[in-house]
Amino acid sequence: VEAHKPLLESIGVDVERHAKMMGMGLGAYQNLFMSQENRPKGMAYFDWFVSEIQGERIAEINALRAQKKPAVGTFCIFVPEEIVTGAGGACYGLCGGSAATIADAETELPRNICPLIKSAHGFKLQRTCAYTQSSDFIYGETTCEAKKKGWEILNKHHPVHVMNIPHMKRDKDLALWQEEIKEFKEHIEEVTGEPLSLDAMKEGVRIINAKRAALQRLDALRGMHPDIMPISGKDALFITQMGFLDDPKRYTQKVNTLCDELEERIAQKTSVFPANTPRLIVLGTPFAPPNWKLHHAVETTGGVIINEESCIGHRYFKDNVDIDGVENEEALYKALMERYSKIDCACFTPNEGRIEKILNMVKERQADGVIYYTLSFCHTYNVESKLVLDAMEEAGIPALAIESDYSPEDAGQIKTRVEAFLESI
Ligand code: BJ8
Repeated sequence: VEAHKPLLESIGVDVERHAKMMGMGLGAYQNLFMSQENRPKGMAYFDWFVSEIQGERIAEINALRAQKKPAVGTFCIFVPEEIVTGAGGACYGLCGGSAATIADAETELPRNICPLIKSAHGFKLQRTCAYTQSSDFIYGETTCEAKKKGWEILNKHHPVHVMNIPHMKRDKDLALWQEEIKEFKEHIEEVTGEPLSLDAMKEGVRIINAKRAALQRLDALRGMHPDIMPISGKDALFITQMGFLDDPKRYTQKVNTLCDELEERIAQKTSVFPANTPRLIVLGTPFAPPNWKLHHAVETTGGVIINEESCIGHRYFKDNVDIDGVENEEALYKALMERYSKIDCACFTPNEGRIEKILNMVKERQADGVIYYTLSFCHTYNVESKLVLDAMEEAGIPALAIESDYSPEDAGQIKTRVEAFLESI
């Protein structure tokens, strides 16, 4: 990062505060990740990436911007990254997983809203997220109340466009959705100053489909073999988190290389955890880095997390965009809409498909139980937990519900609850 100080200054980063924040983040990564035993060799790339997460990668993004390519920051997987990628730009998730920015955010936002929104807002006020500082604009969405209103305040500090995501999936809602995707493409053209062709967008789809396919492969390798866990859940979560920041082509290649190694590990029966370790799926709200609290608690208490049914997880990569036979722009927007509307975020009503999917996931992976994880004050996921937990009970699947924020204060309590849960299954 030191080598990139002039660049960070030029994009308005508060370099002193940023350096402190990075020091804390890298220290936590070293303690929680590098101390794990028997990690796959392929993690070396991700260990390198974290060291350059706010350095070399920021330089790459700004090099794209110098060529008038778009840089778009997001907080939600509804933003069609295929279009930005097709335009040769970078579409990435913004910082929003740290408790260290929340006090600043609370000077403008209420205390009793989701920590993700407050953390992200605080990063902008502090100017400590180089990704936010590098973005032409932030693309928000109308998924939850706090985000929807928060954009109006964030827009005072950084340009924000908002995508209108409907909360139902009737034909008229889907038609609106398709229009929103088209409008998104027009915003991208405003940045580049030139028309974005169908072929370029299709290429963007192919690149992102390949990224999702690599993550689907990783998901199967980490979770489908009941006696062999070739990688820890913590490392797999970290890899998924980095997928929101890294260059998609390079990332896909690195994930596939790691998957080759995991296949060898499975063949040689090399497991990070003993065969009888309880295998859990986490359901619920996203884990923005450096939110590693739950995974750390589970994997230092005798369990392993084999999948995140979350937007930084399975919900992000489960579906690809089908562009077979797509020959005009409207058909492409429709294909994108069809893929994006399969996302089963709790902001939809009804959202029954999510429960059916979870039951299948547990069965397919022979999981021993689930943890329903909600960020504090996330009403949609919190309320939906009743329906999901009832379905788990009916199916005889052990379940634990945890609501938490980013503060380290409840880490001990979470560990105790996880311990009791693991003993009970
Ligand atoms: S598609 S889950 S990424 S909205 S910010 S809803 S935690 S109160 S993140 Fe999300 Fe898109 Fe849905 Fe996924 Fe709750 Fe917090 Fe809102 Fe959140």
